[in-house]
Parts: sequence; C-alpha cells; structure tokens
Amino acid sequence: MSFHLQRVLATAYEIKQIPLEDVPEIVVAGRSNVGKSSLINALFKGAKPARVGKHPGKTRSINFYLTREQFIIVDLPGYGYARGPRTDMERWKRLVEYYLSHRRVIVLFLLLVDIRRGIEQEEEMLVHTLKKMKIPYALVLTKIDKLNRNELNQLRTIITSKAADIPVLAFSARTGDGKKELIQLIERSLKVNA
Ligand SMILES: Nc1nc2c(ncn2[C@@H]2O[C@H](COP(=O)(O)OP(=O)(O)OP(=O)(O)O)[C@@H](O)[C@H]2O)c(=O)[nH]1
Ligand SMILES: [Mg+2]
Repeated sequence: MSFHLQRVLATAYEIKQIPLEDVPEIVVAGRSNVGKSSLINALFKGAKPARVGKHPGKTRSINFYLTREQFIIVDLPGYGYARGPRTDMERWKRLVEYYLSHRRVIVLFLLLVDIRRGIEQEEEMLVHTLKKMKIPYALVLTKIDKLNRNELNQLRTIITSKAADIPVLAFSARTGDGKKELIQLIERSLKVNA
C-alpha cells in the first residue's frame, strides 16, 4: 500500500507562492529534523520527492505534492531549530498561519514528534491552534526504530496518556513500521471528507 506522486505542485517560500487548489490536503508538520520529509517519501511508491537532510532545517519552503489519488500532501518547514536565526520562528509562524487560515480542505494534520522528545511547548501551542481552527489532527511518533520494544511501549504509553483523545501512531521511515496504519488513517480522513 502506497500513494503515487502525480507531480510537485508548488514549492512556496512566500505567501504568494501558496497554491489554492480545491483538493483535500494532508499536512505533515513538526520540529526540524523530526522526519517529515522521510515520512512523505515513505508514503510514495517509487518517487522520493522530498529532500531529506542530515542537517536540521532542510525543508525551508512549504512543499505541495499532488498525488494521483487526487489529494495533496503538504510538507511544512520544520520549526524549533535552535541554531537558526531567531526570526525563523516568526517567519515560520507567519507563513504557516497564513497557509492554515486560507485552506478550506485540510482533512488531516499530522503532527510529528520524535518519540524520544515527546510533546513540548511548541507542540502544545500547535495543538491549541489546531483545536481552535477545528482542523482534525493526529500525533505521529517518529524514529521508533531507535528504541527497543520496552522503551517504545513505555514512551508510547506516556505520550498517549498526555494526548488524551487524539489518535497516536508510531512510525519509522527506516523500517516502514506503522506505515500501514498511517495510510489507513489518511484514507479514512479522505473518505470522511469526500
Ligand atoms: N533512524 C531513523 N532516522 C530517521 C527516520 N526518519 C528520518 N530520519 C533521519 O532524520 C534526519 C532528518 O530527516 P528529515 O526527513 O529530513 O526530517 P525533516 O523533519 O523533514 O527535517 P527538516 O526538513 O529539516 O525540518 C535524516 O537524517 C533522516 O535520515 C526514522 O524513521 N528513523
Ligand atoms: Mg524536511
């Protein structure tokens, strides 16, 4: 099970480059280096359209990937890169807030969290915004291949209990663990909104 890339619809560094397609969107967001681009690449069969970086801050633009299944996967730039200029969070906020407030069709917002870091202040703020805007979201715990089963279960339980009533998935781009559940969640979100 995978999705197929039709084409890269847009690479937006600025507000005016954000496309306004009337197609449902799945958003992938999270801290810099959390694994957003890797997760997106893992969802596609064949194509690996998103750039993956050793150095945090690789994705600076909002990237829109149109799938043959007729929805868009959105790769948001990462936030919270400590060594970046202070104005980065401001720039990020402006671009992303504009994007969120001018979208009609976000069917699912995937908030990625490194399982070893868990939910921090930035994620709490984001969740607050998503709730306010009534955007459906789920937490995706990334890089689970870095833990053994015990550690994984322990951390997953802690994070899930904090997340209360929202779906929590665990995923590894390296091993493909959790990919099936992720694709099912995306498909369900698309159907609910069809
Ligand atoms: N072990 C492991 N490494 C991963 C996984 N996913 C991503 N990585 C690594 O983490 C680093 C960052 O991955 P990216 O996919 O570029 O992360 P990103 O969230 O898109 O980063 P920015 O675009 O900089 O915000 C890369 O070195 C990846 O190879 C995973 O599931 N397991
Ligand atoms: Mg990236």
